[in-house]
Amino acid sequence: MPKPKNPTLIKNGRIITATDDYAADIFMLNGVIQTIGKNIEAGPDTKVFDAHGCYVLPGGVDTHVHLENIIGPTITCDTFASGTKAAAFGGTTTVVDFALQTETDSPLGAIARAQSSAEPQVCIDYSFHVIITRVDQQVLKDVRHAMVHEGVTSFKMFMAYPGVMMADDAAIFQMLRQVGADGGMIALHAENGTVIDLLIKEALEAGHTSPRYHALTRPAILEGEATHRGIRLAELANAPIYFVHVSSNEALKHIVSARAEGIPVFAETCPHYLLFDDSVYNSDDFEIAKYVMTPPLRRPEDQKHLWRALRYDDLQVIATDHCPFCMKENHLGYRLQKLRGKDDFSLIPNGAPGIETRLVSLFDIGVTKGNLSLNRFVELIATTPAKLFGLFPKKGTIAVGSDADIVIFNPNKSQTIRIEDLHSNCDYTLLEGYTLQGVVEKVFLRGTLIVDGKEWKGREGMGEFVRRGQVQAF
Ligand code: DUC
Ligand code: ZN
Ligand code: ZN
Repeated sequence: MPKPKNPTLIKNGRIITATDDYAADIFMLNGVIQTIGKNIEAGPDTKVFDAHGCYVLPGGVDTHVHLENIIGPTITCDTFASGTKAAAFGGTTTVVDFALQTETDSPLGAIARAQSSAEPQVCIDYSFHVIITRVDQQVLKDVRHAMVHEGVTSFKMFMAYPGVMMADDAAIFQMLRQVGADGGMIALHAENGTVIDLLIKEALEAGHTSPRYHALTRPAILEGEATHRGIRLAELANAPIYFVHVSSNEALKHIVSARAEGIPVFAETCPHYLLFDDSVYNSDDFEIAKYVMTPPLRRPEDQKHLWRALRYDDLQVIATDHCPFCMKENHLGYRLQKLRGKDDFSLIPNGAPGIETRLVSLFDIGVTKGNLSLNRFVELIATTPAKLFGLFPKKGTIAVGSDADIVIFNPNKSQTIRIEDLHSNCDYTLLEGYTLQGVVEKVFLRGTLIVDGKEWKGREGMGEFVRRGQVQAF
């Protein structure tokens, strides 16, 4: 019999899951949770950690990140190594990134390419959604193969970026129909791409080149229109659908009414839509390129609707859409980043960082400000993303038999966010100087301590690819 590996005991913590809140010890062995109980005795080889005064949370599951993603002529500035290390310091132990199907290759080629880059570098567990840009019979076959044989059960499609990533409605419908029938999920970027491109062209022709026009040319009504269209396509296809980065009530209202009709519509929002609003765009300073993400930030009024939806389950996930590009050209050797759009807002790569600050920022504005209960917080950042993307119950909860991915979170300490303390390659954080309540004290990945305060104990390449199952949400 092989010797049991890595016996580890977390004592005296307050365990918080999506449904429970109780004081108990957790014994972890061979990378999984072996026992949960009162006054568990430590054996002679057992490492013991005291979580007195802290919450013991399931490791965060971030189902929307972009590491080493090639976007147009540039690349997101976090590698699989830097991005997953940053995620770990922020209390996230599983990420789902993207594998991009190019003009010529198949979804399987996209997965293989992303895998070969990720495997030697990742510090936490991971998977990919495949971005499907082109659909034909072979692609549909390969999608089925990816689901059955590779454990890749979700696919992202874009209703925006014509000529680059956009798929037409028929392609989206075909994917919804097949992937839905096979138990998987289509994640949709819902914005009306062709009208947005017209608005961008008109703005540039009128001489409007500053970053504020990024927001003005992507109005919420076009997010709403595409969301409505996506819902109707899913309804016709009899398939579940997941909307990424919902930012506005224009989109949300369609999601709310579809769910009330019983259509299996799911959606995420991102911390930046809750933390910041469109007032940041009232400037012609290029600094506001930091906030050039898609969709753009919306009105304070929209934030009220997002909070309501998060509380009452019309939004089920908070993911980061961590899509980092540096403000300084050539930072760590990264080129063609935000400054690419200095004289033309449409060339600013769309995206902002956030992978390390998700838990703490949401704990602060969500839990401590009374917008979310502790259980709901865990549900939004770990449990439901794991369920929707076929990772549960291996990931997303604290239960006997689940992976021992655990965060010891101290709600009594606060921290002031500074870029120099973060682990991303990005040269800015939107939260610079913000003092937030709550600190990630320790992080365990499959029973191994990888973050101990400010100390890194993990290792590149220790993350495992997780073969995912079917959607489990209804
Ligand atoms: N959509 C994303 O999900 N991320 C970055 C840019 C975009 O358009
Ligand atoms: Zn998107
Ligand atoms: Zn994204």
